[in-house]
Amino acid sequence: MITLFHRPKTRSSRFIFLLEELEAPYEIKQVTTRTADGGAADPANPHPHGKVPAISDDGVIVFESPAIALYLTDKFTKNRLGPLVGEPGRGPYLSWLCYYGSVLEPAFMSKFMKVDVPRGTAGWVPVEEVMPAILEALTGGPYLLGERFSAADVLYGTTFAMFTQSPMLPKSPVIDDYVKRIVARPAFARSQARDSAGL
Ligand SMILES: N[C@@H](CCC(=O)N[C@@H](CS)C(=O)NCC(=O)O)C(=O)O
Repeated sequence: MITLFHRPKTRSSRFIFLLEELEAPYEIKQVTTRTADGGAADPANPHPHGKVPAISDDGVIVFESPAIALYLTDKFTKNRLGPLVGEPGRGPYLSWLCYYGSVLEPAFMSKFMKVDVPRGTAGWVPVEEVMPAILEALTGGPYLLGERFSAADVLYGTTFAMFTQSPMLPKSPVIDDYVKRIVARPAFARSQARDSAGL
């Protein structure tokens, strides 16, 4: 049984979506986290920095969104949410998962903080370089891996859905259609209902 350490309407919400897609057995353990208005980390949360998401798989702890996505799709294979070792698409799958944590998020955060990315030294590139790379992948779409929807789309699609009104995200019909496809998934609706209910 998977336990998802979760705080509603945060980066852990997308893992309710993924667990629903996978039809995996799971329970949600709500925890507190640090927040701008004085929230505190929860001692019950196994994440080393008290962040969400983290999961426990009968005591095996996994943290960091790309690692959790990979762990879950390798373990719950019925709905083919991630290419397995030896399957076509495994390389791009790993690449887009890692790119999410190592490049996309730092690029968005640098832009938000108005910090210039020290090109050639930082491990990521400015968002103005990131988005064309993603757009190119999606243009061959409809998903990051082409025809195959994967947990990588859960990460990117939910992130772009959050930023649709933000100047951070370039206006593009490719992104708009991608977000529409992701949020139209029944598992997304189920996850939203569970997230709002706090269950
Ligand atoms: N790199 C982490 C980021 C997780 C993260 O920052 N989560 C936020 C909620 S959206 C959090 O827990 N913040 C509370 C804190 O930093 O203590 C991941 O992608 O899993």
